[in-house]
Amino acid sequence: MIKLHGFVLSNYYNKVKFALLEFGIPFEEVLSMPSQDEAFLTHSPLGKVPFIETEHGSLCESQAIIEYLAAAYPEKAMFSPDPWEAAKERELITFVDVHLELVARNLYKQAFFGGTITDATKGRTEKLLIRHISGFRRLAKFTPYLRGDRFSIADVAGFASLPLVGMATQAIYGRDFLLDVGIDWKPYVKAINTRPAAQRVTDDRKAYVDAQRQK
Ligand SMILES: N[C@@H](CCC(=O)N[C@@H](CS)C(=O)NCC(=O)O)C(=O)O
Repeated sequence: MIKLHGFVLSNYYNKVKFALLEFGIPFEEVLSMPSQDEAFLTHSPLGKVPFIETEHGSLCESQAIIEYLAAAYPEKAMFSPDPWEAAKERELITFVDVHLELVARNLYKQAFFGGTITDATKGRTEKLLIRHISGFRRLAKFTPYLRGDRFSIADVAGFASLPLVGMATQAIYGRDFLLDVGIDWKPYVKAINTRPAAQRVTDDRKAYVDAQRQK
């Protein structure tokens, strides 16, 4: 059975976990924190989570994992069977993961972890995010899902990462850059959270946070 390594506060771990649950692919979770230990790097060469262990070996990078799962379990139809639709789903995932989340990640140290980032980082990140979010706004439908009235794999990425973009920009700049362009991500996330797979991801994350607080 597939082993999913990572921890439930990681958005990329939750992206893969949501997909596995949503599409009914059996897996077990293994609590693993990012690490630069030699043994860890043999599974995930940058020391990041998530990675999966399979009968073939280890695989990291959430989107590579999703693509592997989609190819290995064609009957699950993780992407749309229509080639154009499937490409549009991948386009949205790239926007969420690369153009939004990866850029907003520059803010996390100060936004979430009590550290400090430089004014140069704030300025550069602001410019990039404003441009990328405005592009994303043109692409994503939010009626109510990213591709329109049909839930898709793109929403798995959106659910996992859009809240971080909104919260990080709010924390650093005093305004939510997503909300600024009319992307009200809270009802979007709430709508997706009605799905049992998403609810499980949310519940597990909350349980972990509560357990940490009680320590
Ligand atoms: N592009 C990677 C990003 C994974 C990633 O950034 N994971 C974070 C946790 S959310 C991590 O392991 N960070 C530790 C580090 O950067 O050393 C993916 O899609 O899986």
